[in-house]
Amino acid sequence: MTNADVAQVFNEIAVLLEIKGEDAFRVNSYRRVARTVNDLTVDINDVAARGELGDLPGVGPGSAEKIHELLGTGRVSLREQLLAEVPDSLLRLLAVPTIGPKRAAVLWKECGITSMDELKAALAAGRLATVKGFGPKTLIQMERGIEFLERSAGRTRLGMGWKVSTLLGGAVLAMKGVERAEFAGSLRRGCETVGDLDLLCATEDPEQVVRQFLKLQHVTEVLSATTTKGLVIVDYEPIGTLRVDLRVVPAASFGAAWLWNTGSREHVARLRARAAERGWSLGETGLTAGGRVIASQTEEEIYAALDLPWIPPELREDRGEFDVRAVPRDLLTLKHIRGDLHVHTTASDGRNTVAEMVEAAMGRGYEYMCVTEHSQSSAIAGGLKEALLIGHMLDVRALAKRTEGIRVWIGTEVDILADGALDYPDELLAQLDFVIASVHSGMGSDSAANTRRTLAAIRNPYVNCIAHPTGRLINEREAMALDLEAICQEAARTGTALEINANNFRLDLRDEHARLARAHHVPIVISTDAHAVDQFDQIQFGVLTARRAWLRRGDVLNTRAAKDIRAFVAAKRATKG
Ligand code: DGT
Ligand code: CA
Ligand code: CA
Ligand code: ZN
Repeated sequence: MTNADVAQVFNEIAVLLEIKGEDAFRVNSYRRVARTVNDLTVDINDVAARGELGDLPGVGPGSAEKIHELLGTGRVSLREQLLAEVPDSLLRLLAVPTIGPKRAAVLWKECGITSMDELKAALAAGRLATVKGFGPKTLIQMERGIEFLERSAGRTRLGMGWKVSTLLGGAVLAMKGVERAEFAGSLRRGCETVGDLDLLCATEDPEQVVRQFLKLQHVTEVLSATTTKGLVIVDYEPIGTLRVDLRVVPAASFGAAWLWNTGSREHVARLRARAAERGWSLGETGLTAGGRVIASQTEEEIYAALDLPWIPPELREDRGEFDVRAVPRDLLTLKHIRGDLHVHTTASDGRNTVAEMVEAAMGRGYEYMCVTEHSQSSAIAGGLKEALLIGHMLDVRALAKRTEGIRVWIGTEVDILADGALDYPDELLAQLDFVIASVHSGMGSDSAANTRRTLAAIRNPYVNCIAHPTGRLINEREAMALDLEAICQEAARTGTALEINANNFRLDLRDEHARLARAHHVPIVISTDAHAVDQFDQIQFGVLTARRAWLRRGDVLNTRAAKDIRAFVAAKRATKG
């Protein structure tokens, strides 16, 4: 049972209790446990085996006992009891916009509806029109919500959300009367996936702006609209389809609306508590004292009134960001990145030549770039046999010599084989400038075996970085089971970097893992793994992830000068023997 499995069971218990009408305190305590377990960077099974579940934040003796029960037997009796009372098909209805636990309870208890099919039939027959709390608008939204759900299951990768937001933001800024447009929500916080896009507009004439917005070319459906809000579906073929939540506000309270709609809910709840301590109240329109506005125009003013510095959105997760002294002052930014150390070309499975990739890297102002093709075992990815790598090395070095303005290095992305051995001999690796190693096959479910394999690679004196350490693909493949604690310790001890693979399908290490690495003083490399010139842009998602992990400039190896990277490689090689 993985951490994610355990978290899901606890979330489910929370929802079931809520449907039953249990009190919010009890419901939230299970949500809290789910979140804690989900964010863990160690295997929950190990924590349980050591008898340390009770040390986890929000996990009391009762929850610890339930986790033990779950890990030991695969089930929790409380959940079984709840499912004996509440039909589990009801849980699926919660994915429909407008249906929360409360409405789900009404559907079930008052209408006898427990499944999506029954709900659809009831909607089609108009049977819900007389139910209290289900107005005509809600019913229309519900119907459209179901259609949308059936077309696009689940959450959208940050990269896709980013592309759509850029296009949509441009169109909105071009509309008449719009003074300012910004995105809020999970997108602004740099979360790895987004549920919907939250768009905020400042204008003196909200009605007119909403009207223009609903008519934008890419808006394919209007789920709901008022004079200041619009909830729509946009379709940017071939990028994809997304729900967009528009709010139109006056410029005078833009900061308050931006803060509120950026969230996270937990972060804003803390701010509201801080306001309450001062006898004030914080809402969507401003920070107020008995109706008098204290601050509303900018986020900075609101934070300042609450005796806080402005907190970057990526940190707004209630993960300690209110401890002003703990928040790094030199948080990493995109500008700090000085080169890319993980790049593929047509020599293996890339789409552009070395020269084209070098030109693109120079265009970004990079000081160095390392070419890292796949190794021989990755045959499908065009991995190079030893002789071919040697030829490629000579080619790249010749090109490097001819090239001014950027250092071009030759490395490899060498496969870590099943037994932890590397796919090239040390004598060959020793000739390269920078070596990254990664697992591409045989990612089993055995955490101990996976960990042993990675640790062996870390201990090789020629391996400088472990690429995409957990191998996950967002929305497609789970992270492999791994003892990250052990991996971080060994990486720090041996002077080996761990990668934040910036590709928006990977983001691996993810935020919480990178935060663990930082705690262990592991050097981090943020790389794009670019297979084409347009993929260097992905670096921004790696930087967002690093910021969510609170990484400082100094934590990231490729913010340093070329000579420092060489010194980093040399230092590990010097430990050999
Ligand atoms: P998502 O869309 O699931 O990726 O996550 P968010 O964080 O973008 O959540 P979303 O779109 O539901 O709402 C955007 C932000 O607006 C959220 O982070 C906090 C705020 N917000 C929305 N609804 C509520 C609410 O009912 N109460 C409070 N306190 N804040 C809310
Ligand atoms: Ca959102
Ligand atoms: Ca939203
Ligand atoms: Zn790669």
